[in-house]
Amino acid sequence: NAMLQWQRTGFHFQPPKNWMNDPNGPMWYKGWYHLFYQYNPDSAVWGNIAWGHAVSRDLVHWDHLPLAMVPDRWYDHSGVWTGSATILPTGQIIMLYTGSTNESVQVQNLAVPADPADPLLKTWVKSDSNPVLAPPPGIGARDFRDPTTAWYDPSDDTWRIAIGSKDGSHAGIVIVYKTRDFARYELVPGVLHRVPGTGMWECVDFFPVAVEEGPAAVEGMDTSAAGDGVRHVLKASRDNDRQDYYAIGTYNAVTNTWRPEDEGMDVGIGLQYDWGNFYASKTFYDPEKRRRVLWGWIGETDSERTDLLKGWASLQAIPRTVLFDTKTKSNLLQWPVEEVEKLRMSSKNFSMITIDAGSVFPINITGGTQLDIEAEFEIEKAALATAVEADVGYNCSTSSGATDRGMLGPFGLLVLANGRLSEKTAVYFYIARGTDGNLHTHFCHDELRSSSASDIVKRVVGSTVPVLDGERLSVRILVDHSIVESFAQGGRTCITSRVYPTEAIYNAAKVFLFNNATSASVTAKSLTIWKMNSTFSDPYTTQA
Ligand code: DQQ
Repeated sequence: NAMLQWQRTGFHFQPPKNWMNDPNGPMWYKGWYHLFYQYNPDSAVWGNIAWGHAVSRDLVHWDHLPLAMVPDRWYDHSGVWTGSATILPTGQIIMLYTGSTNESVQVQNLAVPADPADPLLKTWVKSDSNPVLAPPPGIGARDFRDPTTAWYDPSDDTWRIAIGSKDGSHAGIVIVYKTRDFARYELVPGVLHRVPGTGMWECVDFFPVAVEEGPAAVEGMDTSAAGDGVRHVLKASRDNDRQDYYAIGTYNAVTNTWRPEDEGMDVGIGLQYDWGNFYASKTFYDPEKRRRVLWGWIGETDSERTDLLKGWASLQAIPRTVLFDTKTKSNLLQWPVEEVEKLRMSSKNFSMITIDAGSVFPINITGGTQLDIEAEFEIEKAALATAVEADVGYNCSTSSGATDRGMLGPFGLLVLANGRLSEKTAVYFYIARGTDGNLHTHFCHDELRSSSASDIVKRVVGSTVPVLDGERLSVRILVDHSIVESFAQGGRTCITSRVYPTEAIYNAAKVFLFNNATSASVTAKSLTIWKMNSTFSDPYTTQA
């Protein structure tokens, strides 16, 4: 359906056609970044899951390669599901993935490149030892999936992997195995972690971060790094609410336990990588640029019927570097990989734009369909002091979004907006007093008026964002046809939305500033908007 092709993105990763979901086995090898992904070769809905494969020199320009693995064995007959890569110190690549068997039992399998000398790693060999792991006693046959990248344990010279599951009382759990050869495994007693009430944990990720200020804190850490000044991030994708939750804590390899720094913000009940549409994510360590990079699957929020009409479904989020926030010490920082900035073309700069309470300010750009935006805001200081009663208990997701009028918010930007503002996606801040009596800054996306089309899930999503004394409010927004990805305060809080405007497309897509606060003016201290280049041609247009 050509009518809907404008929804395809210009600089996000997506296969030429059909269904995609989780990122799999990301790695850097012999000069190439590899991305594998859950893929249905036959249709735009989930099913027949195989591994798609693409390679890139820079994480933004991709070449599509033939399928890396297809469901051709009894142990992955119902799908070659999610898995992770480990590169051993010898340079050998280990790929572990979940197979859903001919009886839909979840087992773990091993695959290795047929020719390690081929930097494109086009052909994969499934091990004769497969399946290498079956569900252990007490674990459901369909609750045992998505092995992590392995980390090395010097205490007994083994490699360890984690696998997500749930126990009999609906707690999310992580179990750990050790191995020397990746064919034979031993279950490590106990569970690495368990959180009641959080259900099945998919796509667990487990990696170290440097928490002391200094050179290590501005680089990422290899998955096996340990020692002083290291904490571990545990991430789980909650099957029951389709959100990716993380917490920062302390790993003890000897007792096989991980404990969150803050029990009240545990995995599955506290922080999320992203408060919008972002799931089944996975990190890898990039030795070339010494950074940890996060991939996440962005699904559609339109109907399956529309996806079938379009002939494709899902994107991958722009890869993000991940670091510990040494300033707040409470969260990670996620930021689009620096290579994205190579796509910036012409820019427009604005400064000191004051937006009066209750007003909208048009920005003079056209064709705002592929953009990178950076903005810094300051709210009138006097208003902050007087707003004693400001909206106690505000919450993005239960609010009515950008049309609300509070004392100190909402204010921010409208993107993918048409001229008469009947369609717009609002990216905004909202300052409100918490039940603790202090002012808190909320960061939200309002999708409610993003499209005049029906049969689309439209929500208000977001969370609070830490703002330290003396900091301005800042946001970076990537706009790409049908996706809006926002990073507040350097990436402390992130939100991704899929939106499907019908009028605010191509040249008609505009940007506005807005301030719906009742008692404060807001100044955009700086605003820079870049037009973004495309990274690959639209296969539908080039075929036509
Ligand atoms: N997707 C895969 C599973 C994983 C789920 C199947 C998460 O391995 O648990 O396509 O989206």
